[in-house]
Amino acid sequence: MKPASGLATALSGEIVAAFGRHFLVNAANGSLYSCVMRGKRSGGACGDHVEIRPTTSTQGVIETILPRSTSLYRSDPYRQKLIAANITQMVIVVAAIPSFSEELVNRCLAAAENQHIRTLIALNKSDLAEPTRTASESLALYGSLGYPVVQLSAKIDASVLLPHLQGHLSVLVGQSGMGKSTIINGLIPAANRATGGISAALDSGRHTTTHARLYALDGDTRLIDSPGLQEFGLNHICSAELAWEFVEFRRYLGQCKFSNCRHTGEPACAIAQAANEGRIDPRRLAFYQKLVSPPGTSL
Ligand SMILES: Nc1nc2c(ncn2[C@@H]2O[C@H](COP(=O)(O)OP(=O)(O)O)[C@@H](O)[C@H]2O)c(=O)[nH]1
Ligand SMILES: [Mg+2]
Ligand SMILES: [Zn+2]
Repeated sequence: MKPASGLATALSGEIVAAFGRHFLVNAANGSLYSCVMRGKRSGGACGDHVEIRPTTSTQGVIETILPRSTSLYRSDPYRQKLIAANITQMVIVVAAIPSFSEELVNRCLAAAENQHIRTLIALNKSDLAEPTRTASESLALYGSLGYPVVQLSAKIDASVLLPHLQGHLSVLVGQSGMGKSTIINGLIPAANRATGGISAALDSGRHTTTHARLYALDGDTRLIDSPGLQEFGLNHICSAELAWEFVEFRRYLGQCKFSNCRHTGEPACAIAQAANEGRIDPRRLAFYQKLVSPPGTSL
């Protein structure tokens, strides 16, 4: 029997770019298809494995999103946004200039822990030697928690990251202006990502990257460049889970006087005691407390 017209064979593929409601899918036949989602199905993200039905040689419809091994979300009080799917590693890109937010680093680490995603901190712009030295001192805390911190100058040589990226689907996250797109260009010259100037007056980066894009370094090493994150809401992680995402808290959880302790000033709190005794860094406890008790809420 002849198939009904328009019903081409389904193809499997991977989302390699997400522009709001439009997606670029790299299909198993080696072609790229510009796709929309079937019906009102809500969003996919870079890294999603999908099944598409081509409508022309360059266009198609995403019929199915296959189950994800990891889903990296950020949220605000009203909605969740999927940043990337199926990633195995998050690379948090920071730099001394413009200055980076240590709170944002802590939020990224918690989001990655929540999805069991490995994390690497890339301290970029090491050619700016003196400010980089100070930044590296404040990042030593994270190295001591087991998160590798790698210094590089993407402008000079981004390849020092390669051994850490091998075999992973990594997503680069961080504020605008830290050098994520410069890293991608350094590793994959053909990517030709637009990079932005930074505004000295505002001590911030310009928002040059407008959509996420996945690039292959080789068959099993891939990288996603994402738009700058100025905020990383974690409303999708409940407060009990949040304490678990602070890796050095784990061994003390369950030892507080109150089984529902939020570690925000309750009596006989094992986390507070560990901080007092120097076994938990007070900066980490302060970041955790800020996350569970955002400004405007009482403890
Ligand atoms: N000095 C220095 N500047 C860099 C380095 N990497 C990136 N930049 C600059 O930082 C600015 C922001 O870079 P970009 O890649 O657009 O950052 P993104 O917003 O994180 O993607 C650009 O002006 C880059 O040229 C570096 O290693 N050293
Ligand atoms: Mg960028
Ligand atoms: Zn406690």
